[in-house]
Amino acid sequence: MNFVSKSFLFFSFILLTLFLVTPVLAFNKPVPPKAPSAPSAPEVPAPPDVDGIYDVPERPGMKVKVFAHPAKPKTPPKPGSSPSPSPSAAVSNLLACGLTDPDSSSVVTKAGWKIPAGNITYLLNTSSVPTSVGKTNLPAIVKAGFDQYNLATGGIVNFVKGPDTTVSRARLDGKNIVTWGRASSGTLGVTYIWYYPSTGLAVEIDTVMNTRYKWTWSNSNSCADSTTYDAQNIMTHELGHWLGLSDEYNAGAFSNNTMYGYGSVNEVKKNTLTTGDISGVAAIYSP
Ligand SMILES: [Ca+2]
Ligand SMILES: [Zn+2]
Repeated sequence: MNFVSKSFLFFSFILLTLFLVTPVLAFNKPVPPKAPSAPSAPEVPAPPDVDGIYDVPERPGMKVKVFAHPAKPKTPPKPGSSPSPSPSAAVSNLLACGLTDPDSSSVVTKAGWKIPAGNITYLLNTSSVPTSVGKTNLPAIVKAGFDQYNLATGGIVNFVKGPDTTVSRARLDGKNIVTWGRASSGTLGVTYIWYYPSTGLAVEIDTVMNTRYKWTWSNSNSCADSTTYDAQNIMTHELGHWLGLSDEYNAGAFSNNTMYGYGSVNEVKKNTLTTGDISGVAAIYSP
């Protein structure tokens, strides 16, 4: 056996020994104590985007209410009629004007929380906004919505726009966000309110507008696109949940209220609050 063969055998023996012994060593190796947890709070799993009230893991006493919003049900198409356009179809611009905005005195129900008096900072994910709405329009759309509620609370709550965010999912993360993002196919938008039922105070609120639907912004209270959902129309409704208003599904009493639970294309009447929406907010924030 020459030197090379001897060396080969020797190293093969060493490698084989290491291979056989290493797992045993690894198994017997004492496990180092876990490093103390990072200073940032662990991420709380997201609640489902399904209407309901849920417990919040690791937050005893806290609940999260989820409002999911169906589009207004349509009568089923007659046999042989053409199918409705797919969500991926190009956004058309069929502006219909002369839309009416009837008042309603039906008072919207309290949901069970209010925003503490003072400043509340909201973060906008402008980069998430569909191009058919325009990302530079989001601050104006959200401000127009909050302005409606400022009047109704008498200025007890002050909504302050913070820096933009890139967060596009609802999470208990210390940020109140407004974003477009993924949501179930049955809902136009979803608003999440983390709150303590014992104090009746909201802790954090997120709104996610569903990217599955087609959106535009008419920037008008009397004109709307006939084939898409108006961003301000639905946003103003969602922001009503921030203030503590419920959804109302009784069409006979509430179909003209901002807090009517269904949204439609060709609709901007939710942009402005009815007497009954204002009374609902006033009841929550009256001293
Ligand atoms: Ca959040
Ligand atoms: Zn709602």
